[in-house]
Amino acid sequence: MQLSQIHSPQDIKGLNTDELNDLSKEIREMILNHVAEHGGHLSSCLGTVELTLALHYVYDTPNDILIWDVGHQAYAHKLLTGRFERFSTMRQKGGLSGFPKRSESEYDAFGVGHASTSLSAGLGFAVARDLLGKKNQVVAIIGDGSMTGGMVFEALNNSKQTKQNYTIILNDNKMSISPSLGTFSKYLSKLSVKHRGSIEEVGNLLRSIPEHLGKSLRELFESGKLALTGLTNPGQFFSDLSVRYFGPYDGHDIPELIKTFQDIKEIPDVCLVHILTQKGKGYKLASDNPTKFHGYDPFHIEDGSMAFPKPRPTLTNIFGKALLSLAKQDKSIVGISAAMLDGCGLSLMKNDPETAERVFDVGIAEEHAVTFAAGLACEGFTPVVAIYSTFLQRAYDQIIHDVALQNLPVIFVLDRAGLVGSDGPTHHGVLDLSYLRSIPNMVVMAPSDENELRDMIYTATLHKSSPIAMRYPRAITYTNNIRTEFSELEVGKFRVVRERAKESDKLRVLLIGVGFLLSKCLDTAGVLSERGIVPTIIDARFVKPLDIAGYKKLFSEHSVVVTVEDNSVVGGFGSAIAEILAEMSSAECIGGVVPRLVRCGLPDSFVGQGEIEELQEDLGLSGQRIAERILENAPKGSA
Ligand SMILES: Cc1ncc(C[n+]2csc(CCOP(=O)(O)OP(=O)(O)O)c2C)c(N)n1
Repeated sequence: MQLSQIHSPQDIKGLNTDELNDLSKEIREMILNHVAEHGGHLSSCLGTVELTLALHYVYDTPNDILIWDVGHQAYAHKLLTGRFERFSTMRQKGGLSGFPKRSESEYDAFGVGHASTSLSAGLGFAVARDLLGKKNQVVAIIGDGSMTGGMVFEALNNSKQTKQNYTIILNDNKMSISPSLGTFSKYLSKLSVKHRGSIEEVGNLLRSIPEHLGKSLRELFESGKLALTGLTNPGQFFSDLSVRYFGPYDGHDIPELIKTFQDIKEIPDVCLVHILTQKGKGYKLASDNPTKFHGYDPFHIEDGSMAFPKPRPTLTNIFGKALLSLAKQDKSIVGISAAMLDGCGLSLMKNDPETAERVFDVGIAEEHAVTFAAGLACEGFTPVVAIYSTFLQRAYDQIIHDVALQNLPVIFVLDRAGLVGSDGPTHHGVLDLSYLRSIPNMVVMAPSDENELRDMIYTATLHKSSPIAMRYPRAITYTNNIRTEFSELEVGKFRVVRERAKESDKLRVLLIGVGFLLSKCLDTAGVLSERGIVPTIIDARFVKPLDIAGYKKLFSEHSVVVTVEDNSVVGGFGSAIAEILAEMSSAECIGGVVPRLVRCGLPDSFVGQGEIEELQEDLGLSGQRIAERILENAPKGSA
């Protein structure tokens, strides 16, 4: 049977092993071709093909519940659950999501994108089933990388709440985005050794104990009376948490997986099935280098090279290089990443022998990363916590309670701020200005170009009196003209990019751009100039603190104030400006009128996926649309 003939998991129930294996080849090919053309998560999806087939073969989905952790590995699941026809639209505007999404399919039981949520959500489903007197199965599928998230242990600690079967499948490929790190990962590696081997190892160990010390222990072992639990029982850690451990099994052996799941279903308990898979399986370039192909832009299948090579360095790269050179001068600087050394630019510091020992990858553990940084700061270090804007949401209380309340000089570097494109709503970083701005003691900066980014990280390392955050988008640099020197910026001060022309007295427009959206202000000015309006343009640089006196003076001289940011308009920079304007009286303003405020930013709703520029255009963040709003809001007779 061909993949195009599979309309629902029912269609694979009668297939034999050969047919299932053939199907797995076709699925792999389809995933590879799709990602090569459109980009997406390749390595993880290639590793879960057989697992997905076996799950849909055994379980009665959607009545039985499958919950994918992160969800970046679920392309095969999409293909088997009625989305074959629309597969080519995935991650594009209006198309299928790159992650499971409840509104997209009844087979997507739980929406995901962030890691380590599946065990808690699955337990919720399992307890709901018990309370409702239902009998369906609940299965959570989680990678070894995502197991390092603290929520997983919170869920395991609670898992005895359910009275029937609740199955956790641990998809262990020894990789997070890069190789999994930490003691838990080492523990899983030990479990991957066949049990027989470990029993023999214990026997050898006991036999090697001198007779006068270990005689009775040895005799008990030889007679088979020694309870091996604790010495040879694989998965002891899980057993101690009352979770029954099974495995490890070959995650690419469909008959073995089917048999295992059929057996596990019958056990009225919380069961963890440990399977071993290979990330990138079936495409040698990805299995040899799964990190490179974890999340990848369009590429040539023959050699893995990018279809559209980036013409200039990324901002991530600019940050990484700047931090490396600063860390070489200032030995107090330490870098902290939550499983994203490459993604956040810290791998440069990690790969340099001079700074390597001051970089810590803590795994997918954003909360821990922040409080760990707080401890380091207490002892005089200058921790730089580099985490994507969307993932730092995880650590909100840690930022407040552990860092800001104690006014510790921790530096937060938020990459992927603003809209991120095809990863969509789970990954857009559009709330950070709102959530950081409301925290006392916090300084919040947004560079408008790559050189300002360098100056901001430099300023942050000198700023020892409070926590400080810098956020910047997923972008490449504007130019190759990157300065080598650094300049310290005055905290809280904006930069005047262009003064208003006197001949624009009729409509006095003040455009304030936040971060890289300063470019939209320049575009807007271009559109306005066609009507003879030459506005003042400001690079905000800081979202907190604000130079209130400086802003009030500017406001008093303008009739329309426009804020442009790629953050939610709720609580963002525009809101901060509204707070200042609310305190101004008309007597302070030229012309006797407090200027009107036009806040351009992201709406109070979750924004879908799509190319960044097209989403911005749709949301009114283009020079043309901003200019139109300004003219609509101009005081009567002024435009
Ligand atoms: C809270 C959070 N932090 C970071 C990420 C970024 N991220 C996506 S997948 C991934 C690695 C997941 O590893 P694992 O669970 O082992 O799955 P694999 O890709 O190896 O199949 C990371 C760090 C995320 N999605 N969520």
